[in-house]
Amino acid sequence: NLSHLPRAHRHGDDMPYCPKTSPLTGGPIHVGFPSGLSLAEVERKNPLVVRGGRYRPPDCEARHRTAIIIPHRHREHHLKFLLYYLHPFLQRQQLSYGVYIIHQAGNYTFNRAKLMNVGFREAMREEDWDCLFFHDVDLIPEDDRNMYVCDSNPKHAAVAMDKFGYKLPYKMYFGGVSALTPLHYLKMNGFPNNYWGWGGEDDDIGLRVTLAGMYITRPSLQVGRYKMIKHKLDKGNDVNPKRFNMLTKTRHTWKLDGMNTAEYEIMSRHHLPLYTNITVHIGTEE
Ligand code: UD2
Ligand code: MN
Repeated sequence: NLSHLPRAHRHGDDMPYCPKTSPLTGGPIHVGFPSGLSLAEVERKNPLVVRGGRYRPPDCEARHRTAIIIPHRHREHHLKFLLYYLHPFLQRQQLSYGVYIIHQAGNYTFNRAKLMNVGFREAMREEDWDCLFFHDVDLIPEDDRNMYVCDSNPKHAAVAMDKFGYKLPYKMYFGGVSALTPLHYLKMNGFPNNYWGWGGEDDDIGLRVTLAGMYITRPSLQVGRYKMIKHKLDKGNDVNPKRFNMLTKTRHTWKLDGMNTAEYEIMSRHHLPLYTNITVHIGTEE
């Protein structure tokens, strides 16, 4: 009998499942960027988030276990705002979740998609997540009904961003934020490892979905809304001039390059108060 323990300590035995629709979510979120915000403040505002950026609803057993995978380098000011909005947002959705920052070591050209492969493997090593959200660091969700759970097919969540006038820029667009189950991810052999620099990798990932016999699902334009924190192209992430040529070959290469060939070296893994930081050497273009 565990009734002498506070409810939060009784996970796993007698807690009821959370309701199918969370009573805590609202609709549109007003996203502003308060000046002087610190990570300490974000920590203070999220007392139930534990080491590594993990959370479970205190009073019910979550129906979903979602890992957020964020590729990162030199965007600490964006990360702070993302965490400020994302933690309360995920808690209102009554999810069991964890936040992973995949930090590319060194100054060599950035590789967003390969960092996602690292995030997938390293997050799954820690816990049996049933959904992974692959998430740009600079995109803030603007509607509580944009549920961070997976569908029966890969889901593209960032359908309406301010930078594209809150419309989908083109039909096959798959950038920004997407959600896949581990099975989806493995079925499409993860993401490509060979897109260095800006662009193309999101279209390659979109193509992989179809090539693997799946299709893209999306929330509505009202719900899949995001604000992108304004920025310029980063140093070390020049536009990849090979991207169009590479995309003509995806249907021949997707099985040969991806999760099955991702090689990297983990430098460190820190379970910080608001996220798990994994710093990784992913090598260079050969
Ligand atoms: C678009 C897509 C993005 C990706 C990219 C092309 C949107 C909203 N997003 O983003 O998903 O397909 O084009 O590669 O349209 N990052 C760092 N440090 C760097 C460089 C990149 O942390 O030095 C990370 C960060 O999470 C960032 C993401 O990579 O949000 C994408 O890079 P971006 O924001 O510079 O590219 P953007 O906004 O054109
Ligand atoms: Mn961006």
